[in-house]
Amino acid sequence: MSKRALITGITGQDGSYLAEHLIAQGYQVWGLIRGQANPRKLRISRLASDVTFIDGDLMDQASLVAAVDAVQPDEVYNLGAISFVPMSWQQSELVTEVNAMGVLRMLEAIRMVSGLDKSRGGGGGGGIRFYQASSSEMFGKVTETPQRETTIFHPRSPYGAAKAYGHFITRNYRESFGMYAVSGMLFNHESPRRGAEFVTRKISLAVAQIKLGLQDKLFLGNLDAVRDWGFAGDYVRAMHLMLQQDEPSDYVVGTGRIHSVRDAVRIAFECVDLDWEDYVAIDPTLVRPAEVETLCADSTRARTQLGWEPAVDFRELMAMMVESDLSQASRERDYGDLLSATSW
Ligand code: NAP
Ligand code: F7E
Repeated sequence: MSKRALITGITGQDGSYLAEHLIAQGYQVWGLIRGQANPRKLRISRLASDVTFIDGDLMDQASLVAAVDAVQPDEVYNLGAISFVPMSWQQSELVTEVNAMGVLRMLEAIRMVSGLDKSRGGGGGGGIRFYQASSSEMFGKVTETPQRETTIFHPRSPYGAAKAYGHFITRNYRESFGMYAVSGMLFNHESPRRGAEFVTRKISLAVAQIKLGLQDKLFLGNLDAVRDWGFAGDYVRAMHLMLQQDEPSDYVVGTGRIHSVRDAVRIAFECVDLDWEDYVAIDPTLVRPAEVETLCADSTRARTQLGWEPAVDFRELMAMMVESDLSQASRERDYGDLLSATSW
């Protein structure tokens, strides 16, 4: 019998790669889809035609209970979130509702469908295994470098604070009810499917447009910020592995290699033989009210216990993204409005 997986955030970057990965492993995959006529549903259908969609929203407890009950999954991957950090200062209450309370609602849905009694605990989660998409943003103003599973959290945004709640409530359900519930503490991961608002994709899209003479300048915020960037396709393998262990545990996932935003810009422009300093300008309004300056993962536990290794390095990642955006932008230039440079 093939395993059954339910993915929230199916229309996002990670949801698409995870769906492809699980289908390749022989899973039946359901994707939670929110809203009326969600325009991103079509993209997933094109990439992974075997995904079945089920309506639901992390803001709506009853819809999650109904989805878990209908799918009867072996594994639930909670990737749904408002994931753009700056938005969390603009709409902090909404981000907290989705990214923090949404985790609690999904855990409760699993508990209710599994018939777990809150007064007794230790029930084992009815066999449904749960993955929570935690984030390196929880480390924020870091207290040690590199960051590992035991590093103290100091979130620097409402996004990071909400993710910290999701992380702790997942651990709490594991400890209270014996659920197989784990968090992947993932560092930044990117791809040609990354949202256009995130810095790597903003850069690769701009490099493609500039190379083709369609754009003059790229405006960025803090060029000194340092991140541990990896490839999303590698990171979804780690999510799956975390749910296949004998014992549930949380894992840090990253490459252990760091680069600044300035490095990312330089490497991306080098891919098309241009000098970044001729095109990049600073827009102070893009600098964040409280910045996470440097993040670097210590993924020793994931490497030793899961046998996980990243396959794509940073230079290959930026080249992959620039090449994809260049070919998309060339087609858009040639075929006009028929295509969009940000579609995938
Ligand atoms: P993404 O591309 O922004 O996708 C976010 C997904 O969440 C979308 O499918 C979106 O669906 C869904 N969503 C938003 N609000 C929702 C709601 N109320 N109910 C249900 N679904 C909702 O994010 P990603 O890069 O794939 O990241 C996946 C997860 O990992 C997120 O939780 C993110 O916070 C976390 N994370 C990401 C990274 C990274 O570097 N990528 C690192 C650490 C952790 P719609 O199409 O309906 O908007
Ligand atoms: O910013 C700096 C910015 O928006 C990276 C999410 O997936 O990873 C992501 O969060 C850095 C920051 O990602 C611009 O200040 C400079 O220091 O690509 P980003 P993020 O905020 O690190 C974590 C792990 C998640 O969990 C999140 O969901 O780049 N930066 N100039 C800029 N960033 C953006 N977006 N745009 C700029 O113009």
